[in-house]
Amino acid sequence: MALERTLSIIKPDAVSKNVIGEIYARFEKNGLSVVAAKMMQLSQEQAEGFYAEHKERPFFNDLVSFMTSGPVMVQALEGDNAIAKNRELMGATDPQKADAGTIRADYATSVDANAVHGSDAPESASREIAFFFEDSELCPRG
Ligand code: RTP
Ligand code: MG
Repeated sequence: MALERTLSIIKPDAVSKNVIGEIYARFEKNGLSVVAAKMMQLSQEQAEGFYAEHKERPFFNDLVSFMTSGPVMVQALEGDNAIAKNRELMGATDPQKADAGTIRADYATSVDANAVHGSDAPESASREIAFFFEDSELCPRG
């Protein structure tokens, strides 16, 4: 199996529900280790830049507005097949379609307020980790 890194964001809805620790526990119980983390309030420019790939989508303004509505917890996760593993733990984008026991099934309330973000491919993982963290801020756990 490949040791990978992925970018995870605990979105404003989950931060406000005070479940950062519950979500970190799911990562850790499933072989993912936090190798960098920061809590931050995203600016409009940061949210627009992070989600630039969705700029033409009808939900873009709502997404940027939601992501800037409160603090987020941003982390790089490392582990075997970390990208797919994190997506599996997150569940489907729409919490009503998310499998039971996934983060979104348990903590999300809508497609907008869906608790977590996770990179969807190696290229986006590299780009998204670099968006938030300098190389020197990553602490490999091996
Ligand atoms: P994410 O990027 O946040 O991990 O979520 P995802 O891959 O499951 O979903 P994606 O297609 O990348 O969309 C990014 C975020 O935009 C919001 N969205 N709203 N109203 C809608 O139809 C719609 N579709 C997507 C969601 O918050 C989604 O997480
Ligand atoms: Mg996505």
